[in-house]
Amino acid sequence: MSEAVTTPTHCPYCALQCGMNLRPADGSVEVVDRPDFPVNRGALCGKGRTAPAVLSSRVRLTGPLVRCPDTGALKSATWEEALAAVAEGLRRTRADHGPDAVGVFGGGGLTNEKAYTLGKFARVVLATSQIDYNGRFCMSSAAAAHQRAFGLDRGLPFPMEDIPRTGCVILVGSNLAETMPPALRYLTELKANGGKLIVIDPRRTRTAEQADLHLAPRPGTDLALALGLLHLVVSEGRVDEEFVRDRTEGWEAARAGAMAHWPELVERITGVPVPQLRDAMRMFCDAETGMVLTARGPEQQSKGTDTVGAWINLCLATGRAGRPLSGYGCLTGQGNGQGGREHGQKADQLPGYRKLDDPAARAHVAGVWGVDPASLPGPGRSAYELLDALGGDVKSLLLMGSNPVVSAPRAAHIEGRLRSLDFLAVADVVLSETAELADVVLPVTQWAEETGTTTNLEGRVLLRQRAITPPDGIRTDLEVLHGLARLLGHEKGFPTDPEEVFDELRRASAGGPADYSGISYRRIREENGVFWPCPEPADGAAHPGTPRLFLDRFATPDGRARFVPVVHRAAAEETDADYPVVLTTGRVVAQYQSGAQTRRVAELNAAAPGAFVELHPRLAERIGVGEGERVAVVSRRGRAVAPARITTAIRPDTVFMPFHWAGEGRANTLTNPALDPVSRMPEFKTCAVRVEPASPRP
Ligand SMILES: Nc1nc2c(c(=O)[nH]1)N[C@H]1C(S)=C(S)[C@@H](COP(=O)(O)OP(=O)(O)OC[C@H]3O[C@@H](n4cnc5c(=O)[nH]c(N)nc54)[C@H](O)[C@@H]3O)O[C@H]1N2
Ligand SMILES: Nc1nc2c(c(=O)[nH]1)N[C@H]1C(S)=C(S)[C@@H](COP(=O)(O)OP(=O)(O)OC[C@H]3O[C@@H](n4cnc5c(=O)[nH]c(N)nc54)[C@H](O)[C@@H]3O)O[C@H]1N2
Ligand code: SF4
Ligand SMILES: [Mo]
Repeated sequence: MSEAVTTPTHCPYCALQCGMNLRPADGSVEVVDRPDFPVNRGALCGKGRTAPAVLSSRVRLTGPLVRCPDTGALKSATWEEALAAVAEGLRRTRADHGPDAVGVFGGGGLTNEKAYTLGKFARVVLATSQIDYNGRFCMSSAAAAHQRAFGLDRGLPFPMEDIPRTGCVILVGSNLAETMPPALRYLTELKANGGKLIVIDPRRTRTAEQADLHLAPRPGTDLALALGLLHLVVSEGRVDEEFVRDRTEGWEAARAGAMAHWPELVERITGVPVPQLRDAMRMFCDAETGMVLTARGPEQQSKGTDTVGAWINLCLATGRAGRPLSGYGCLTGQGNGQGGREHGQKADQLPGYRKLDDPAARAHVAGVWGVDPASLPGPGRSAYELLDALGGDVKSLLLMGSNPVVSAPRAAHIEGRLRSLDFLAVADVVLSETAELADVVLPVTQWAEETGTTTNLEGRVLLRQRAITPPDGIRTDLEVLHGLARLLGHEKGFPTDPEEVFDELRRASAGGPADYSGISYRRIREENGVFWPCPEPADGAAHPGTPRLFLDRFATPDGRARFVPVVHRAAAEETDADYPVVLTTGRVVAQYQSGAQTRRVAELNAAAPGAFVELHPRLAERIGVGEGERVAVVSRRGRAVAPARITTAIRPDTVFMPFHWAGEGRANTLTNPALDPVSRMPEFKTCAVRVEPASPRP
């Protein structure tokens, strides 16, 4: 009965976490407007609107699957059989090769409760250090740069509602018109208020079309671009000396780095003409307030951390940080991209954004978990390094919430690594390309069928609420982990009630950088979300949460932000005679990530049916392909084929492929797994390729 009413909740996909209401309809749910949630005010993109289609039994997994030893095919099994097979697979590896031979791979789409429980399961039940997650492919460079400069990593240090009220926004490598469509409104309002928008993207995207100024650098050169702008800030006397003196450290070294990047050199590296650089610098400095927002364009590079650092340096030198309506922010990506990196599924981390190698953090979390701090393993490998080690010293893998066969760099190699495992278990909602390789597939509930919290790009902790009863034969991720923990000898410590998990997470996070201890499900419901940090106050009065960070001090020990001295360096793979073209990759509006969910929705497939190669008419003419003809893109790692989409909106030296598809159009067959030395982020946004007509189909 109670389930017949409308349930306020949030979209299952991206980090905007648009609010929506769900109403039960025909055994499923329908999406109804929810105008009261401030971030999207009722607006949804096509993915959010059609999300209920994935609840259908026609596209989802309907029961556990276990690989039959005789035929090699996946066959239906009971939950008891499936969980026993997983427990046995993991136990055998551990007995034969030790705890670090068992790996765990999580996802930034998992709720806080799931991410927390998965991290605890790895450290306490499996005692393995080998856990990481797909957020490493997403947010890690910005996170590392945030930590270095501000002492704290939260995507945006202010709510989205501040964006239209600033003077100038520089949007670097974000195509939010396609990746967060309802957020485009904030840029439209910015311009209506007289603010300026600068977009930096090698393609004239739908987002760039909105800009007052669009700079189109060669992929992989954002570091030089940011340094060049800082050079101009200095040479034209636009440094905010007072801010630099009172609120920062390290300016001299950062300044010296910038002064080595004079505008003509930057033009040569980036392809952006000096007058455009000067226009951008002046537009930014002429406004009284300003923001720099980055997304995956500058971050998914083997120098992503330094690149984001250079953009932060620009904000600090001009006093555009730590002040109202100004600052640097990163637009996080996955539904729980923010919370997913705070509560312990990352290789080096404990809940509350604590460090796994910090003795005090270990003692605190071990206390909450009721284990000996010495029993907690140390930091493990990063995502790509973990996937690359599969079949080597990591022999078994439990994977929850990711589809690396499509989304990992150098994907053909990673697919081979997955195939070489002794044992692979995958928990998913659909039979993804990665689940197809598993020994056991565990079907789990979806957003509308379960409750849990996510933390959106603003650091606002939100509550997704169960609106319908899941189908028989489907369990929640928390039930899966509970069942496995029991079979592996842990009767207690892995509750299945999300609110109970959240209460434990609150205690585990208390006193950490991402402190959730003052947040409760009740408060989230009443306040439409609560911004962390939100400690539990000693005197009993509720802490209001922290929508805006750094206004009085940065989160460093002395309260000052840190300039980071950086200089430009080349991409890991530069073009040459054999591979003369730059490949960059990204997204289209109608598909989400590896496409595991959205490729199962008819309306979205009609809008975006398959991979394509975007290329400039000049390049198309040179290689002799026409619109819609099949082109082969070849890198040192493999070959992909997809139809040509010819447009002047891209640089002539660059081709673009979206990465949402498997098979011959898989962009990640081509990408370079060169890693950023600090964040371990792979270089998805630039590698060297050859482009040629594909031979006609046989
Ligand atoms: N429709 C849709 N929306 C999504 C997602 C999705 O898969 N589909 N995924 C979500 C997730 S997890 C994420 S992380 C976000 C990502 O959101 P975005 O970062 O906006 O998405 P991308 O398309 O990966 O990259 C953005 C832009 O970077 C540009 N770019 C490429 N190389 C470079 C470069 O070297 N420098 C610069 N400055 N720009 C470059 C591309 O041309 C592209 O337009 O989107 C979220 N929202
Ligand atoms: N070339 C290239 N590659 C990229 C990128 C790029 O820009 N270019 N971007 C990278 C980025 S930013 C990201 S975030 C990654 C994402 O890449 P993936 O990690 O592959 O992301 P998804 O497709 O969202 O995979 C999530 C999987 O988990 C399932 N799932 C969804 N919700 C749940 C749940 O609650 N529980 C469980 N158990 N399963 C669930 C889905 O069905 C799906 O199979 O891709 C990266 N790969
Ligand atoms: S913008 Fe993101 S959160 Fe909003 S409806 Fe679309 S996919 Fe969902
Ligand atoms: Mo992402």
